[in-house]
Amino acid sequence: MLIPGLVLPAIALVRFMKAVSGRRIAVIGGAQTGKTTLVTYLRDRRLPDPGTESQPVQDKFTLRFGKKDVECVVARDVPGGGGQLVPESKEAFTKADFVLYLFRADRLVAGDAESLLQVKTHLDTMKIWLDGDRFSKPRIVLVGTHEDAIEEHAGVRADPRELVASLNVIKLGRVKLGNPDVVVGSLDTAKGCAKLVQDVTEALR
Ligand SMILES: Nc1nc2c(ncn2[C@@H]2O[C@H](COP(=O)(O)OP(=O)(O)OP(=O)(O)O)[C@@H](O)[C@H]2O)c(=O)[nH]1
Ligand SMILES: [Mg+2]
Repeated sequence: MLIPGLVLPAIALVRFMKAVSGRRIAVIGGAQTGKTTLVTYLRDRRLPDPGTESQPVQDKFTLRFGKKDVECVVARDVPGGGGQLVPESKEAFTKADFVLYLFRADRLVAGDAESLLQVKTHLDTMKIWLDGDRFSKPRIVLVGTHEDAIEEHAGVRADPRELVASLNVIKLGRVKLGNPDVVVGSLDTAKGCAKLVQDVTEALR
């Protein structure tokens, strides 16, 4: 008998790994946006254990799919740097086939000025990198996390993806970056992670 709760995650991860097999992925984003949670889920098929840092996710690691490696690099912004990405982010970005840019969807939707500015700075920075003289451009996906923390407005829960995609910072950023897909989800449960991975995989096709 199939157990739906287990099948979705397994299928989502297999499809993701197929889509990125033999390629390089960069996971980039501001502090506390869910980078470690997402890559732990991709690597271990589970959420990080709260408190136990026995096997912390390295900034660079390799996933195996079949006989092919998938190289992952995780990069964040400069602590206290007002949204400046660390130099390693540029290296990760320019070497990647796929870039997952993580941001707090809930904070953007709530109109948090600091988050809006930070995301604008990040998207502008990636635009500058894209314009640099490189041969191949990575495929970018804008990944909004913390969907579960998006507040209802006047008792109405709008489609989170549409809500995020309608924000000026995202609209303008997408124009600059060649219209990358936007995915919005939650990484607070394994089910949420599986759904997000599924949506990201769709976006990579
Ligand atoms: N409710 C909720 N919590 C989330 C979500 N994504 C991540 N978290 C939590 O947010 C916190 C930060 O997540 P991390 O994965 O550590 O974020 P990070 O980007 O690696 O953070 P830094 O490495 O410190 O920059 C953790 O407590 C996660 O459990 C989400 O979608 N919803
Ligand atoms: Mg982290």
